[in-house]
Amino acid sequence: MATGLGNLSDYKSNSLPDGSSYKITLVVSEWNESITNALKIAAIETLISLKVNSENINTIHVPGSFELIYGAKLAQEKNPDAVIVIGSIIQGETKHFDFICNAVSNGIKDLNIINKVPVIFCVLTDYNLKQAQDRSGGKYGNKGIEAAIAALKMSKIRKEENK
Ligand code: DLZ
Repeated sequence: MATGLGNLSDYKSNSLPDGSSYKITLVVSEWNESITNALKIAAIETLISLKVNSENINTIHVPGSFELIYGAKLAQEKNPDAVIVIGSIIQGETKHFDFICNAVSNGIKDLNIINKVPVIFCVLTDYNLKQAQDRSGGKYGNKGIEAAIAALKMSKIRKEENK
């Protein structure tokens, strides 16, 4: 996919929303924790660098990526400006990978359709651990950074539309 173009996590902060008025909730899966923790730290650091107050960043931990859907639904009910779901699904020897990937992406899509709070998808779906490491602070950057930026952009769009 687009990772062939290189590191997609580089950004210029002067072209991004000022985060000082926004509340963001992160829902983080504990499966493949070394990966999800790296994504979480990058997302939080990016939000803070874009002026989000650390007191306005809340984190909910859930057991696995499948539970990100329920965690995001709970987070939406508290009406933050945006929610970021963070997970790492790595293919094993069975079809479980496909079921979890499809369920999570469809579940989060549904929450975006049904509810007003935007949910940003920061779930890595990789064939092996190396691919996950490359995208959580390795040669392809860190998807946590991109998710944080998407969360602020969606918060701004929502505010401008008065939702
Ligand atoms: C069971 C399972 C497996 C095999 N693999 C992963 C994975 O790679 N990444 C992940 O986030 N979660 C995995 N899980 C756990 C499921 O997401 C879920 O937590 C359990 O099926 C319980 O509902």
